Amino acid sequence: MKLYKIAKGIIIEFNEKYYFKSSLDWDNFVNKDNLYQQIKAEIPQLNEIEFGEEILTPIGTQEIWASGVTYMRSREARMEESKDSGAAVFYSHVYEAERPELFFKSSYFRASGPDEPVYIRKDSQWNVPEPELTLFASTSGKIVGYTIGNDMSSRDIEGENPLYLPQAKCYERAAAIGPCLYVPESPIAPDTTITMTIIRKEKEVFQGQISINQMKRKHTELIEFLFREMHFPNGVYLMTGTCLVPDDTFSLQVDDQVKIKIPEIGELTNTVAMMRK
Ligand code: DO4
Ligand code: MG
Repeated sequence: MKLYKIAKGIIIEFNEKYYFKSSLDWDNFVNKDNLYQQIKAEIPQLNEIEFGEEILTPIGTQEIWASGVTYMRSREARMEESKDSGAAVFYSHVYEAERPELFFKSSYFRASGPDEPVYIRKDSQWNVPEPELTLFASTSGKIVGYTIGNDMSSRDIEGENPLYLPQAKCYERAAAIGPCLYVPESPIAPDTTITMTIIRKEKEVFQGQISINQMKRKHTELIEFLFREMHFPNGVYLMTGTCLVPDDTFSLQVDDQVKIKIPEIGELTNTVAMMRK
């Protein structure tokens, strides 16, 4: 089952058919421990429709959080970019530690959705997208859905000093999620793949694919740490970390297109831009 947010309400995709729910209250609609069962039970009362609407960011007022260094590839890339600052050892430690790296990524109003721009910072020379499976957990901490996330990152700013992480990671349109909230009956399969393609002037400049079973940590473990000393009145999104890092000579440019595909969920496409004041 997939939920798409549109201007007039919510479109539910179920068994290759589309149903319209006139609710404008995304927060309330998705924040349920038995989300799949509740929506399935409601479908017989909904009208089937043709789907040709513009898709909005699948978010209400939820916060977007992110996990770091959950894959070996991310650990290696971070250790390399921070070697001159002396901080490389911290990435190695956090990969092994019991406590994961979790950080605040974006408010809903700062995030981008499908086909919207993602920004690179004007004060950074080394910017990359990070394609990440993104969990949606209800207020009680139950994982009830998934989406695709792009954790845009300024590698030179983070590499200079790890205390600059919030500036490397949290700025206008540094987070993109979409195209839908995927709500399966049971947890997403461990062999789920993530593919990222970057297109520049109609040419492919990066292509990579990984499987989420390469991740060091469990989804439930990340959510358990996130919920330890915080509550989320409308649920929360949590990006689960990246395993696809372009080589060190690569940096995004304005007008690059970033395409991230997770077959169960769909494809999230964003074009790179810079913020205008
Ligand atoms: O430690 C910095 C952030 C790591 C991250 O975003 C990732 O591993 O995906
Ligand atoms: Mg990341």
